[in-house]
Amino acid sequence: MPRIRLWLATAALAISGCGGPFPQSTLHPRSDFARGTDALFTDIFWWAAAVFVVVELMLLVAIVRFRHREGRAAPRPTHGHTLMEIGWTLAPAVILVFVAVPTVRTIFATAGEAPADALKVDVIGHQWWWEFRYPELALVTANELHVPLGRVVQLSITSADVIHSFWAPPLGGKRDAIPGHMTRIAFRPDSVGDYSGQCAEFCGASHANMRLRVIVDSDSGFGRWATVQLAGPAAPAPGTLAERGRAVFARSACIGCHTIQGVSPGVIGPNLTHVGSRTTIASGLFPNDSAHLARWIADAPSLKPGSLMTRMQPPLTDADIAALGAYLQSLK
Ligand code: HEC
Ligand SMILES: [Cu+2]
Repeated sequence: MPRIRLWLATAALAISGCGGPFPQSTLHPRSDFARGTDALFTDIFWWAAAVFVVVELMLLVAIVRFRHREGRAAPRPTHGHTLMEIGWTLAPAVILVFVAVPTVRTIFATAGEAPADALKVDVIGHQWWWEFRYPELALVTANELHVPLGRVVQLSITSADVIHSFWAPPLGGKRDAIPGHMTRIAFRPDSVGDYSGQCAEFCGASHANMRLRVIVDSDSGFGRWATVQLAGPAAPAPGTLAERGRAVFARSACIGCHTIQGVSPGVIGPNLTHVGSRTTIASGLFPNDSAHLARWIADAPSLKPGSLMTRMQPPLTDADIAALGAYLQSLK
């Protein structure tokens, strides 16, 4: 009885893994790249399934037919059967051709080549966040990559420190981000949506916290987003908490590490010019709300182990932190 219960509990635990949603599944492709790799996967899966079935069937036949039986002589082994030997050499070779040709074709198709009118984005991996630069739009953002529906996006990927890997499973990847080297990936998103991804190459303490989002906007939605991003940050209204926050920002260590257009030039951390327009902070770890901003500003490493945004010394007062939060949220 206890054993059955143990089995049931184990089965329940295993089955619980089958419940959705699956935000990072490669099996729900939303771009040509992802559809290509998904089709290849399905293709090879069926070849493997066929091989499995044939091999297991033959094994079962051998086990049942040739098993030892009381009073029966041992079955006679076969030696040097030319036809059989040709058969089991050729069959795997043919199957491997059917696996290799689509594989090589998919490798070339996903090599990162893109038409001239592709939207180009430079992706720079940092410990532990993502920088996205749109060279043609002169636009810089972090952790949330906006792209338009139906247009090819070409990412040129590199790293500022160690090796990372860009991976947005429904759209594309993985592609290594290697310091001093450029890798490419191109895909054409085919559904509007907010897709999650993450760094796929172990890169230190907060590797597992190095997430990203790709937001596929409608064409007009992307245009609106880009227009807002291109405008400088709105100056906070006089007398507001946000205006106080800007003053605190301008006299704190923040300016050494963060760029806010027209306010500070730092390049160690994410560009904060439009941080208020992002839905998350700290590479997708926390919602971008006042409570999380306050905790992050006071002591980032306590929320994200190893974070290179060190704890502020001397500590900021609660009033200063609240003002900073209001200011950052106003940077839409
Ligand atoms: C030593 C450099 C450094 C200083 C000083 C610093 N930051 Fe940061 N900041 C970073 C880094 C690096 C990150 C990215 C951390 C991560 O996500 O792992 C970051 C991330 C952030 C984020 C999240 C941005 C996003 O898009 O995810 C905010 C908000 C932020 N910092 C605000 C501030 C404020 C306000 C100050 C001043 C009180 C400040 N930072 C001081 C380096 C710094
Ligand atoms: Cu990484």
